Amino acid sequence: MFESNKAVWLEKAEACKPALHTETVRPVCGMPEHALRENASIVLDFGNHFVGRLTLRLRSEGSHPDAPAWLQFKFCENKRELNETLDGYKGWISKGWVQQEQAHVDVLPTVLVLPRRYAFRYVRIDVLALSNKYSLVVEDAYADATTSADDSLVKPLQGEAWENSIDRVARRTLRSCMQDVFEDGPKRDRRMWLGDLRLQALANSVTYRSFDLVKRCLYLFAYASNAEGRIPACLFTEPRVEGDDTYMFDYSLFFIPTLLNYGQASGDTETMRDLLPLALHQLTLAEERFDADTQLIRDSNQLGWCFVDWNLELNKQCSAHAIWLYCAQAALKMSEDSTLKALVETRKNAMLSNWYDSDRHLFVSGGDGQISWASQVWAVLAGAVTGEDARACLDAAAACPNALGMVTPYMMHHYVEALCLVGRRQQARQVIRNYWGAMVNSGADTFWELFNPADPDESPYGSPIVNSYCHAWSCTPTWFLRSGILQNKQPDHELT
Ligand code: RAM
Repeated sequence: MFESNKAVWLEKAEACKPALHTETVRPVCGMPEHALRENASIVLDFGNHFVGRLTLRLRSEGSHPDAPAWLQFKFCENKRELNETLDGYKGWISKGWVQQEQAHVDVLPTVLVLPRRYAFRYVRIDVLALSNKYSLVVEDAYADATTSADDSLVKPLQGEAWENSIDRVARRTLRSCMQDVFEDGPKRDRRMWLGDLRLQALANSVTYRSFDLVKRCLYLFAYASNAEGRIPACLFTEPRVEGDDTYMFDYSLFFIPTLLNYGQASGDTETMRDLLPLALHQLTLAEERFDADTQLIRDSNQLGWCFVDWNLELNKQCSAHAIWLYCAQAALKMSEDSTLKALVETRKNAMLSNWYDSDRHLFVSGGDGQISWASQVWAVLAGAVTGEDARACLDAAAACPNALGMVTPYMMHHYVEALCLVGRRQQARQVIRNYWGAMVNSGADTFWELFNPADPDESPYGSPIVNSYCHAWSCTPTWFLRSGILQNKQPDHELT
């Protein structure tokens, strides 16, 4: 499906490929003042988060080196990574992502260029071995840092001090993720995920306004759709553009609001028209998940069938149903369709009569009637409940100690958006201040993939060592702070 469009879609994507700006940066502190002996350890601090390649100029002091210099490097986005080790790693995603390297330097002096691109502020270098006949001098260390974001285009926010610092960190997060696509996190996946793209594009629309990059990413996803026209959850760009064979119910559907938001923010109605059939096709494909009698989405225990949040205990049925509603309503804003409109109403009602406990003002999800924050937030964003009922629903979640919590800034974004939608703007500000502010207070230069204030070791991957600390989906405070949504000045955006 859509096969005949693919070559042109790829061409359009490549035509929007951005130039990467490269900047040479040096440590602001940590450069050793003395030659290093075996077992020495140093930490170079580059003063902010960067994405780039490290070069070291090294020489020896003492006798002619009679053995290689054996060095270990740890590239760290967050100070906690400086002391983390892979010993006993039991996580379920590849430990290959951990930014640790070793190098043997046979000949000194030399210019050592580390082979990979890393995401870091700190670089820890351990001298694992020299010989006692020589020591090692680090003459220079620098990184060639890249981004496609242009900081000169963005004025600093003129808000309260806490707002300005959250905005600064949010923009830094977005900036580091803006390479030749919107990456999800430059430490780890280095690929583009649709859920992340949707939020990055929002943040971009009020900061760098690099609309060509959004356009490129939309076309890349279009190109990466599979033979039945299904948009993958993420895609690779190297060695060639290719969709991952991972499909998530919500991520495929999010192509719709991403396209809508892009069209609204950029005014590029041509791209919107071009990609609309593919966007609407995601709704057609989603039909397979609905029960024809109840008009409810069927639950699934297949891991990752729908993302929503990284809380592994989360039942996704209610959220998935609400996300369908949310995306279908975004589709209606781009194309009138009375059948779809009626279906949205039917499915809102189905959700209310089957999953809404109107006494407690709470939505339940799954066979066990799980109560989670995610279900309430998405029900509100979907417009399944509105006005007083919607406020009561969010209040009921807050008052329910057993409501399953949110663990990612991604899910927190949706909570803040839901608060804005129901007119709780002060509370929304407070959530941003408390949640993202807590990361800033812990020294964040960029916002993290996971943050559960109740559990600093939270990781869905089985170990925090693979967590990313510059993660696209956490950059949205800049959108909240700059778009006017917190002051209700936001024009009809993606809100229902
Ligand atoms: C992880 C990444 C990515 C996210 C997916 C669902 O692999 O953190 O950002 O979108 O999960």
